[in-house]
Amino acid sequence: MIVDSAAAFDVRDYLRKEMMPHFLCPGCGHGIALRALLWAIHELGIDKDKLAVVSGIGCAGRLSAYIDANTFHVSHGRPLAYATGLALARPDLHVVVITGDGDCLAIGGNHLIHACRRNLKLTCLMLNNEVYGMTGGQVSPTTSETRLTTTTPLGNSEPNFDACALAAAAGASFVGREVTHHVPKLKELIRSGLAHPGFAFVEVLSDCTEIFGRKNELGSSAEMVLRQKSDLRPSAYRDTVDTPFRSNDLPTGVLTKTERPEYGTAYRKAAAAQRVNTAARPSAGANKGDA
Ligand SMILES: Cc1ncc(C[n+]2csc(CCOP(=O)(O)OP(=O)(O)O)c2C)c(N)n1
Ligand code: SF4
Repeated sequence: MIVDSAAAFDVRDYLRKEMMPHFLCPGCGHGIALRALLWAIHELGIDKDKLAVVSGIGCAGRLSAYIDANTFHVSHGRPLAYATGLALARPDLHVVVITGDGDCLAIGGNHLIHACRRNLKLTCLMLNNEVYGMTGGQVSPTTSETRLTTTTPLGNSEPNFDACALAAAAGASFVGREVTHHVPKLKELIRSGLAHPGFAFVEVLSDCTEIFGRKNELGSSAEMVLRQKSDLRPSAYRDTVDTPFRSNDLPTGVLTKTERPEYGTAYRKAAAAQRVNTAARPSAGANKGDA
């Protein structure tokens, strides 16, 4: 069903009301990201029957259950693998993956680099809250150094991944990052990713208020979102904030956009050529018993 994209965006048009109340903690950044995604889908006029959302396990992964579309809640770390099969078999669908930093970069890291390399048309929305939220707050590949988690009680001493740099290095043709603090900008970035004719990797700097925030004494949910202006994040706010940036501050916006052959198109072309060659062979179509 297509919701009239000229009408004002109402998030309730895209949610499964029977799934309410949702399970997110108050102030969780993942809810803001979900709203931005649905807003972008609305503006692009994507038919809900033609939208397929695949997600892994985690608080981020749980989001697909709330979307009123074709949704697949699959095994931990594997949403890109499922989405790859789906997008290849059904090029008429808009395939979106929602994944967490643990789901996408730890157990699912291998799938991510190959999805970037392959350039199949799908959008991967990675919600980075620097922690394994759902399982109680273990360290993740994006946890900043010195941060406290349940598995780094003395502070994390592993260097963290720059997920966008990783995706770009692996060949992703669209890479972007945004904070949840600025919802219209986040919506615009996701919209550009959805419209991109290849693999789009969008990192959302989200917040796990309840577990990561509490453990690191980062204040209330609102304070955590405001901190995105001055803490880990934001080239977007570089000119507007006088607080010094931490050394690992990350650029935001569209970071990579290149044109490369789309894998699904190339694959279908090769398969069609193979069918023509097979049909042209003299023995083609003969029954085994004819020989
Ligand atoms: C194969 C497998 N290993 C481990 C788990 C346990 N597990 C569930 S969610 C999760 C981490 C989720 O973290 P992340 O992807 O960052 O999402 P968040 O909850 O922070 O949004 C883990 C380790 C699992 N369900 N399956
Ligand atoms: S545990 Fe963290 S990531 Fe999960 S819903 Fe609560 S605030 Fe969000």
